[in-house]
Amino acid sequence: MQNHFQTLLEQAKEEIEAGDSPAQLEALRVKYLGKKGALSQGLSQMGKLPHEERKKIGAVANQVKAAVEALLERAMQRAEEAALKASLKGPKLDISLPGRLCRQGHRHPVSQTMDDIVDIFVGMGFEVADGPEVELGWYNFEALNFLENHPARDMQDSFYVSPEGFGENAPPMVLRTHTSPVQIRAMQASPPPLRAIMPGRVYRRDFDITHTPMFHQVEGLFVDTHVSMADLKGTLNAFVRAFFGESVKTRFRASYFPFTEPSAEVDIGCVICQGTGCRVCKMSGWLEILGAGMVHPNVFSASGYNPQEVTGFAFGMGIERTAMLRYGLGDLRALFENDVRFLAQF
Ligand code: 2NM
Repeated sequence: MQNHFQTLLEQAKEEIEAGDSPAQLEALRVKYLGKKGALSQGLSQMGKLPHEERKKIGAVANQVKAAVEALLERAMQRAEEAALKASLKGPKLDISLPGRLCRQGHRHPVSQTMDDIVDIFVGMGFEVADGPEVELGWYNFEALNFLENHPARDMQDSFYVSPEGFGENAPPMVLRTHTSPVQIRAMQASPPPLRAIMPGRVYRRDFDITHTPMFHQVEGLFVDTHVSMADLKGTLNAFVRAFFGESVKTRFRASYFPFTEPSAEVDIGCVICQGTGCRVCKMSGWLEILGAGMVHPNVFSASGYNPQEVTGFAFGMGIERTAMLRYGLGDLRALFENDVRFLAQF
């Protein structure tokens, strides 16, 4: 029996020394030390031996087990080192290759255009104000001198929302169709003088290549004693030069808005064809970019300002349209499709 274990050790030693891969060595570990391995099998025979003999053989078996374990451990280390060395001989990693570039994001072209417009007016001393997008009908229409049956108030032109829980007496509410209601709120909140711009989202029922149901506006308001149309022209000319370039021409055309009197539309010399006539300016040489005018006395009265004491000018522009002209876009809807291949160009 003692000889059996000695032979087992010699046989294991021979095989372990010949084994040169971690997988081979693992198989040998199972063969000799596993639950059904050679050593366990030898030990199971020992039950038949007399007590004294069993103690002696047991000690030998333990020594053999420890010796096989030690042999396996050393061999395993050797095999792992060899495997590592072999893998280092293989194809090398070229750390001089440039890495993969991570594409950097940027602000949306509408946000860039809006921020640039806001910066120019802030530079002229205007403050920035904002207000709710879901607005009381009164702020969006009545306070701005829209008559009872003005077409803009039609369900076909504006998005109405009915506040829940107010029943029959719910005040009419609308997704604001312009940022002017913020100007009414600004006048209610602080006495004149006032110089502020209101950038933000507005909503109208319109959808074609030059209209989306949600778009952005920047409106501005300047109220003080003795503000005149000359202030309006000077301020808007300064804006146009700062935004489109020093050499860009402007022209003021008489127009109509319910909330201003007199009212004007501001055109700039076409930035695409320099005034010679093209598809974008419809051969006129001019592009309309702003609406403006002197604040109507009724608007002051609705806002708590005294039209006998103050005058003011106001203006408004659509950001998407301005971005379209700035970047030469053909279809305004592309701005809201969120196709990164399109947006990454700006
Ligand atoms: C425009 C054109 C002209 C405007 C007027 C007012 C207010 F509240 F002061 F009456 N806010 N915005 C205005 C005037 C807006 O957008 C095309």
